[in-house]
Amino acid sequence: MILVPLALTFLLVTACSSDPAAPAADAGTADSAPSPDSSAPAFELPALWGAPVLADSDDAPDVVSVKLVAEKTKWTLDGVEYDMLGYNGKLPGPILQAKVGDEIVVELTNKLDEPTTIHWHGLRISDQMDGNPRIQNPVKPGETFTYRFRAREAGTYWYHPHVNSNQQVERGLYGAIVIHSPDAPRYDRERVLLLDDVLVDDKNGVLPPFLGSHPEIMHGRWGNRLLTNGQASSRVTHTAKQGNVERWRIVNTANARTMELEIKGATFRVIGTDGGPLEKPYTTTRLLVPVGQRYDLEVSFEQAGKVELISVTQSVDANNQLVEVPYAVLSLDVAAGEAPRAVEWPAFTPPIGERQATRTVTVELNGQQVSTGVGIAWTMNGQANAKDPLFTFDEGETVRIKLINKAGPEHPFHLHGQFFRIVSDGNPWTDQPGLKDTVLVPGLSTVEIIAYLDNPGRWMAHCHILAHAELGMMSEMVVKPAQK
Ligand SMILES: [Cu+2]
Repeated sequence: MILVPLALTFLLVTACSSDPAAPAADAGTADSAPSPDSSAPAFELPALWGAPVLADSDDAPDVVSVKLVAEKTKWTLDGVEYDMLGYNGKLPGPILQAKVGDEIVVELTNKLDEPTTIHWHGLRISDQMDGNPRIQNPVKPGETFTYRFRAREAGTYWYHPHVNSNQQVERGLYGAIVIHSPDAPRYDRERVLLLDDVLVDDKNGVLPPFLGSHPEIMHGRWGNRLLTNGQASSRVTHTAKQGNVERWRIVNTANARTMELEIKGATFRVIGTDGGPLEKPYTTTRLLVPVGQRYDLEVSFEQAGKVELISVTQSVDANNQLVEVPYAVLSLDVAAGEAPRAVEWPAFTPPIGERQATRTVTVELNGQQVSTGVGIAWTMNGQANAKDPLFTFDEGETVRIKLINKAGPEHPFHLHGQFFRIVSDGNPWTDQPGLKDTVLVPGLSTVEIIAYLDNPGRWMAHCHILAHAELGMMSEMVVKPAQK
């Protein structure tokens, strides 16, 4: 049985009170999602905690049809109001959920003052529907575009624009995608946690200018407030119950900040990653989550009391020493109950098994001084915003991609439309099992991945530090369709 979370009620009240004119389509949560009727399959989507779920307007059991409006919205943080952007007026946008195999139809209406697209981060779909502004004409203000694709793989994904993304994402255009597997065990609660940070000038109630500082140009835009599902992370305490076992779907939606997560007062194991459920869940004390990546955690509340999900971040102390500072990104009061049950995790077969690479290519990540713009360009194999594809592969090819970071700042490399595995070299940033679409390449280091190029098309390959992508660390790789 799924308990109706009080905390969710609180979130909804908060969200609704700030925007009484929110479209009715967003008013539902999974708790009030359509219950299966006689024509629907037996599989009922689990309730999701964290944000409202987009209401499916299509009666067909295997079609999810939703509407997203990108628009300006007012948003309040610590009593200060900011001009932000939201999908359906919300920051973050509502959760898009479906089950494996569903056809998803999203009608996007652009009510911004500038063009936009939506990228469905992690989903292996057609390149025509991927939000690549070089393929799809960006949706102009006042226009509507319908995205149509199939959810091939279970997992936790997210959506965001791919036009002027360092600004549009920072201002609030992002939301979670949850593709459910009918084979997954039922948990006492499924929480979606979109972890973010935002840079605010709270004295003036504005966001400081974009690319307006040397640190932002070098390291991307780091916020001065941490956000969980669009709220100041440490301000709210939610509730849970001893003995319960929950599934937490974590997405790092920040523009640049790598999160390092720990949990206090409970235990977790990693059950899923970018490419969906893991064959073999594993335990770890600290989880490194670069921007763009996702992790599914199974959290057991063994004792009553306070539980905190901590993001450890670096800071400089009074003696100019680098120190770690812990911030709570989720706080829970766990009420007394029973001993946790053991959840049996079924044997998931990954959508792509391990394969040997048949060739190796190299991508050099670097920066250079230029005489235009902000004075720095970020490059891939020496090119900023490369016009021609970096590589052309054949559909079905398995390629070892060597990512060589020649400069100091780190780069979370994201390849659209494909999955890969990270080759472990014993470092925490490569010891990340499972299928991935994003990998952290720390400064002055090399990371290797084995990419399974099974999805034909033109695919963006870029740094997910959005300031770096904006300043040139953006390219394409082509996967030629196999002759049939
Ligand atoms: Cu980068």
